[in-house]
Amino acid sequence: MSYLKQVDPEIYDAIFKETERQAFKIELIASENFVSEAVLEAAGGVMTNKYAEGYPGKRYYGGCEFVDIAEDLARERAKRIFGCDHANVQPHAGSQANMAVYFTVLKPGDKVMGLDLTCGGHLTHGHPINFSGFLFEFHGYTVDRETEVIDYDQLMKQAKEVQPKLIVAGASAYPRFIDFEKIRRVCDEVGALMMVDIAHIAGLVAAGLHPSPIPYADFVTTTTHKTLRGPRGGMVMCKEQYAADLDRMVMPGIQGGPLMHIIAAKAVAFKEALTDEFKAYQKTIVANAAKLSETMKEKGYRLVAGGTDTHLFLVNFVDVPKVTGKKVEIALDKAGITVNKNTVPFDPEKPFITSGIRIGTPAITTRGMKPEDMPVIADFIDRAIQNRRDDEALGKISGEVAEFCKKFPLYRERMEG
Ligand code: DSN
Repeated sequence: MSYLKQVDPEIYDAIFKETERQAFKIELIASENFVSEAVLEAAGGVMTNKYAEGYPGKRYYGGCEFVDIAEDLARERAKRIFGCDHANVQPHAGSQANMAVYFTVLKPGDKVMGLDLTCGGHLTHGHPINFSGFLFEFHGYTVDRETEVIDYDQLMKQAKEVQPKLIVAGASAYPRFIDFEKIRRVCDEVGALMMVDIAHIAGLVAAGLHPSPIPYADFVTTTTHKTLRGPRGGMVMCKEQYAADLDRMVMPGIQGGPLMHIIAAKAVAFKEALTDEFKAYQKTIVANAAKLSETMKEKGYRLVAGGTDTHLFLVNFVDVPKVTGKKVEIALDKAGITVNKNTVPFDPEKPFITSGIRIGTPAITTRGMKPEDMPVIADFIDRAIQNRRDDEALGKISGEVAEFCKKFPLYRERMEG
């Protein structure tokens, strides 16, 4: 019996339709994933009722003995996954995780460097419309125009000129490995602190498939819901020397009561991330991205930085007359394929139009798709782009996509209502 169906049929219906959408469309948004039923159960559990300002063993409220167990497990498991000195699992999201680091080590007006948004960076890495850009003097570094990979020599030169207090590494739309050792060298040269935002690649780092920033960075932030496949949320890891200041900045500095149901769900996801099965899953994410990107390239599409080392790649339409990321996103949506439009390096279009799309394989890999399934998906994408002005053709593809998805069931019991 569904309580929700009885109490609020409108929300029940919206959630049911969202479950169907997830099950019958091909989810290629690089930052999304499908959590396990165990994670969903914890996230939907009674710990949502509990206030627990403070940290395990040192709370401002009584009755925290069981939420303490959840938070201790989450912190310990995070430390085991990443091999870090300290983990704070309370940030509600990646944005708060990044804010916590900035507020721990910076003063308003301090100079910071971060990867430019059009080159794959994130809003919270200093974009002028974000708190990071309002409060700090951010200087964006870029990729090389030819190779479209980070130009580390230029970064060194720019850092010497800017003399930043902090350099932020990490990205939301960058398909190649990031060389954290080189960025550490830049930081040491100019006396800057180093923060790495691994929100996108956290699962790959956990599985040893992307070099880890932990040995190099003073702070590492992440979200927990992308490749890491946990509930929506954030986390900060740091060296022991910053732990007390960071914890104070997360609470009471920025946040009030932690979301204990989400922290419990983070603990569950972290337990899953410590298994061999999770490592195999991450390998398949990368193999799927490699195969899908190669197939797209064979079909004549131009990829940013020529391909991928990770879970995502970007298709660049900058040279294709009258095609924009926005138009392609809409056409693919009508064909049952979900992606997001995305700026490409030095994009002449605005972020709401863009000249590219970003494609990621974490979600389709969770539902069991393998490299041999990638040519089928590449064909759907290619046909949808070719037929982008033909709603009938897009509708036909969408039917084929739904049939294809049935081979990879998702949330089967929920689909039965
Ligand atoms: N919105 C996330 C992404 O799609 O990468 C970043 O915050």
